[in-house]
Amino acid sequence: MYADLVHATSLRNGVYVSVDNTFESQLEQDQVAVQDGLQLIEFAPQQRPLIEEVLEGLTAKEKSLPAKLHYDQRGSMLFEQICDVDEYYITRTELALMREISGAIGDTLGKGCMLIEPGSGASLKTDLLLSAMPNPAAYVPVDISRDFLLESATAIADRHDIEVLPVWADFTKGHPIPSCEAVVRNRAIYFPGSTVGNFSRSDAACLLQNFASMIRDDSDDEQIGSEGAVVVGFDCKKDTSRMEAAYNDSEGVTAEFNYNVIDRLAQELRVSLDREKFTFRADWVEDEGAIVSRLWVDESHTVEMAGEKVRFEAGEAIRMEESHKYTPEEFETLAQQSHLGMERIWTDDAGDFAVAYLRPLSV
Ligand code: AVJ
Repeated sequence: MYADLVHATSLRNGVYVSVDNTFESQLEQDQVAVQDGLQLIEFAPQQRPLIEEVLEGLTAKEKSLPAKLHYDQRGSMLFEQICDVDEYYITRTELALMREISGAIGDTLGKGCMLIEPGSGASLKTDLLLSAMPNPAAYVPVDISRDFLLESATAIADRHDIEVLPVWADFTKGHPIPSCEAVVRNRAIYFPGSTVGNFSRSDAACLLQNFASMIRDDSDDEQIGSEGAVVVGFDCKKDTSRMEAAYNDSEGVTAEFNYNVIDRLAQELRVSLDREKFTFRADWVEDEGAIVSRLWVDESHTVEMAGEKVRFEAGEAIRMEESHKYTPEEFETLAQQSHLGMERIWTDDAGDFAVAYLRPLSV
């Protein structure tokens, strides 16, 4: 299994996770900008043109679109709405859990910890954790959206007396880790929100292995990594009906979140994709251990995109997103494949959501 992970894996949505050569990149002078009083590391990924990614997904045997396409401005707003939907238990359960356990996590991380957050949003959970950490060294939010990154970095800098060092990067592709003024005793990665659920199991293992190397390796400072940790929030397997309800909410917010991808492609690519020709449904797929969100084609039709004719057959579907769920035991196995040991795990009373505290295993 380990042998599988050292080889780079290609994600379904075209994002690439590789294990070697990542996270060791040298920082060049011109990659540092000063924005709103913050030092911003610009490690902007070479984004593939949207049309290429879309055509690749829609001309494949099983049609799919990259899950990240959900998060344009309207989509990000809709996601925030999803977090408040009755059936979507994830966000409120994790937040309540973090209110209980952030003290324990902070104590375990100890003093002088640099907290790195891949795919950071404007997160209340991060606020809780930072407040609970004794003398943290720095906070390093990493995000692909430059505006969103700066906004949330500024908000954290306003509320906490801590060095905030944002990195504009695609966290799945590797990026430099900034140095800070304070002495760093260890690094910790915070990966909340069940973001890990959006990755297939093998890609998740690969990603965790990258995280492990980020906190372990540092040739300049022997100390870093000795106490380092990866703190991950993931959604637990539960009754199928509850998991399915969370993604098929009665208000239709999640459906709208998916139709919005069609609208956005129609607009940005100037193609005649029409949301009326699709029906949204999310299903639990036992083999994958995941909720799979799909748009089903209601009537056969053809859409011309960049000179190519894309055929949609009635009854076929576009795979929009996967939300993987784990039992605590399954997650521990996943972590071990990435050379991380599960030192502690917390769940809410119902066992709906879990936060795992992972430490590098000696190899
Ligand atoms: C942000 C990936 C955790 O999969 O539950 C919510 C995204 N999609 N409703 C999830 C999502 C539809 C969410 N994650």
